[in-house]
Amino acid sequence: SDAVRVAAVDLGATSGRVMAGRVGPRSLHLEEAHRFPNGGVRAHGSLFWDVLGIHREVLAGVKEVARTGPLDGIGIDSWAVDYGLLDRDGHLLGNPYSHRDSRTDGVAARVLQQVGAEEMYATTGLQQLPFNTVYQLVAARGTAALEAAETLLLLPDLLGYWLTGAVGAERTNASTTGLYDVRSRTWATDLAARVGLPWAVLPPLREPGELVGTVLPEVAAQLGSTPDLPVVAVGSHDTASAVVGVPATEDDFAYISSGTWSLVGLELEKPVLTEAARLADFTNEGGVDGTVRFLKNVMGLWVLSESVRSWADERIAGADLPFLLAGAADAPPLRTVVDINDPRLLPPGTSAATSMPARIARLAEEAGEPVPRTPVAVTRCILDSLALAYRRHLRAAAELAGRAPTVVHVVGGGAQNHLLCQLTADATGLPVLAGPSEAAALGNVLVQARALGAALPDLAAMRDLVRRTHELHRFEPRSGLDWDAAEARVASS
Ligand code: ADP
Ligand code: LRH
Repeated sequence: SDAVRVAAVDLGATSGRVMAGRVGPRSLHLEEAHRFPNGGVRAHGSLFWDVLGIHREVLAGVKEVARTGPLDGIGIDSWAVDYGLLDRDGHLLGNPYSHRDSRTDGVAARVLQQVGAEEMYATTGLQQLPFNTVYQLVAARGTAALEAAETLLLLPDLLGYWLTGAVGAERTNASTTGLYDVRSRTWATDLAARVGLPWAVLPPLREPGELVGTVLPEVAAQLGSTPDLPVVAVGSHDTASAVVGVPATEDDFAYISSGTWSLVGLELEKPVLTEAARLADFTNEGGVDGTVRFLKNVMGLWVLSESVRSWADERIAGADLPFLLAGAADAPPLRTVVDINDPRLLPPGTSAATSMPARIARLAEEAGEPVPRTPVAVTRCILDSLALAYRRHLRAAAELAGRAPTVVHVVGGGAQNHLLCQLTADATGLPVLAGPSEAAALGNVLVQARALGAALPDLAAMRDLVRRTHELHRFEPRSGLDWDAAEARVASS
């Protein structure tokens, strides 16, 4: 048959999943083979990823896909910026750190003093996030691990290496490191050298759609697959894959990839590296087929999931997501709004005093806003504050790029949050089209399918196929709430 069946490994910071994707000339079918929880693990004072555990779950998931039908390829995408180091024997040196670990505190400011924020932006085009790979590596300078490192692999590339033995750096994810030159589209080796980093650890770049390699014999045996099974490079940054899976048929669309993080922006042909874009702190990440993801990282549903975690820890009854969202829908709107991108919301809480709800309460108090006292009130505050951030950043993106989006596509797990989707429509004044919630896995499947011969000439063809095979929810903007006033409240705090 002319259908292609692949395993899409899509690793989010909250959950990992392995999907079976089947692409035919006019069909696109996605089925969940395996899902597992993910999250940081605190050990010896640091926050790590359990990367061997993730590898085991990847194998279990792909094995399940292989068991249930033909398997033509594997593609892996994950959250950005985090990496593992290999020693000269090709072994992993220690556990990869989570970008929420505190070792990068204060590092960016020191690096920017040395390099200059203007030059940094001109070269990398990135938003200043404290955990950009360059800052993680500067924090690791002088450590035994970095001194022994031969090769740096971003997490999807590390997992691909364990399947195939091949090393490389897929371009969309490389573009998130702060060590990639967005103009020349090569590693920024001069920049790396200037900040004292061993740039020779950066492996050759590879394109989405390129073959990573075929699975090692030992891996094929573990998977119960054919020995020559290809691993295909996809947009290995999950957000790059999610943007491929945005079912846009409109010319001028904005998107929000809504998961642990909210990635809010536009797809462009060229980076916007103006002084205004730098001051607005917008990122220019690399997309599939040479596109640019011009967007803002917003703290996202992390703030809510971390709150839910702390309420569960405190044994607060009924504070589960469906209850909270139902309650929040009936709660008074725009009662408390906070700056949801306050960097103090980044790390996980470690005590009652640093729990996410406690930090939200502190932000509200500082801003002179009513302090939300119940889980439902905190939830409403988070959702209103997210919608307010989307409004501000989408407007900025449009202005900075000289575009006028007519619709906002919301993809990712957050597309299932209908209250947030409605508030997003209200706040932005634009219709919201929500879904699919597994856009990243779909983008992963589509790029693999094309590499394996499916007739999907361009992103438009891929998006058209998603649009024709997936049901979307439409939310029309409602008037009546004073978003301008709410924005002014946050800005003046
Ligand atoms: P990631 O890929 O970063 O792990 P996801 O795209 O899976 O994140 O999105 C996870 C988020 O989606 C959760 O934190 C939750 O807020 C939201 N979500 C998932 N399912 C639902 C649902 N049924 N209703 C509302 N929100 C949901
Ligand atoms: C979303 C994401 C985002 C990055 C962050 C580290 O999962 O990849 O695009 O900035 O994680």
